[in-house]
Amino acid sequence: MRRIIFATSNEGKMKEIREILMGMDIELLSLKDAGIDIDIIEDGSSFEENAIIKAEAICKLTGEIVLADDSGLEIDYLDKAPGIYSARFLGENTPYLEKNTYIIEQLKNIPNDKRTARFVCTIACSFPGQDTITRTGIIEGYIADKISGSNGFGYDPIFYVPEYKCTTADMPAELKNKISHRAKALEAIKEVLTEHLDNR
Ligand code: ITT
Repeated sequence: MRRIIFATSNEGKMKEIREILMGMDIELLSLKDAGIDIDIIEDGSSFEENAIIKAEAICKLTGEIVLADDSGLEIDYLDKAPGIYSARFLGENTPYLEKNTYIIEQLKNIPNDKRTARFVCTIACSFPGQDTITRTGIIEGYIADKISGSNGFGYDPIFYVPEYKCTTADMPAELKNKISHRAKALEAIKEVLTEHLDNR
């Protein structure tokens, strides 16, 4: 079974990634599982650049196939903030209840058509000695007018998906993992990986 490292320290992401990639003939290790504890400086100017930085750093370090996820929430009314700064928004260690409450407050009394937002996820796949490949997934929605739901992580309790009339934190994990930005990016990366592993 082929070992693949997923270069993330975010446990919420890792849980979803494992659920979405379940059934593939791979041994998927988080950074923690692989015994890697390094701080990668994410100084790219896009989700794609940051995903490549993370995947290539760990691929160089280990010589293994490495995947990395860079993702975030773009809110149109806030000029696409927090965007690539989603994890660092209002401080890396600030509880999400505080971050989410702040965003709801910023959008107070703003009409629905101006509350548009999207989750974006770019996954980079780095093979030793080869070019890194990326795939991006997006889910469109709105900023809810109140916090709702306790599933998922991060900004899920304020991200409202009109098709399902609830936030991504109200959804069962199985549903979020079918329709999310991360699900879409990972489905596309699955094809890249399958092709690569078949051609070896
Ligand atoms: P790694 O770099 O270790 O993977 P991180 O949390 O720092 O972890 P990012 O820089 O990609 O990762 O920031 C992603 C942030 O975007 C994440 O911390 C959440 O705040 C937000 N986010 C991304 N996907 C999300 C999702 O599915 N649901 C809720 N929030 C999400």
